[in-house]
Amino acid sequence: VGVLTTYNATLSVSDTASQDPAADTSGPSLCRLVEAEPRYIVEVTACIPDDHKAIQKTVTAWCDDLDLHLVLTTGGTGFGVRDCTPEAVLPLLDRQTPGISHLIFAKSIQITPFAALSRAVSGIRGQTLILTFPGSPKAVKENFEAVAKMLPHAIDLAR
Ligand code: MTE
Ligand code: CU1
Repeated sequence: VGVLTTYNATLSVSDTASQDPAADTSGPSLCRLVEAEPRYIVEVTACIPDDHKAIQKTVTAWCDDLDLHLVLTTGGTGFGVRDCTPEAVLPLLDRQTPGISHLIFAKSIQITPFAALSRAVSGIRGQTLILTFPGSPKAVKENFEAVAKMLPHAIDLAR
């Protein structure tokens, strides 16, 4: 039995927050949630605009160069004209993980019907598990809690 230490990263995708980092509330709350669990260390964070290329560049670098165990994004999953996180992340995935997306939706929809407005995706690139969360501290907390129990096992399996 070993101690599992996982390294992860969080990425905030928001036009508003990228112009004023103090306006990024879901990024920092996601970091706090993740780091409240001893097995996780947040290695890197970033706050970027709702820009297809910027999202792909950051996520690709974190998976391919940093080889992180887990990449969590928050924001840009909704119906807004600028929301493009799912479209940016999807082509980067070697394999999708619909069960994880399902789990998040199933739990979230029990809390609020507004959960149906997230187009979140999840999957694996190389050995990195990528999950896209909506862009509010409330949604981030509910999404993380939905997956927290099985996440370490999922990360282990993807290695
Ligand atoms: N999921 C959970 N669990 N809790 C929430 O409060 N908010 C929803 C949804 N998913 C919510 C949620 C709302 S109101 C929106 S608009 C979408 O996520 C998309 O959010 P985003 O565009 O910030 O990514
Ligand atoms: Cu909303």
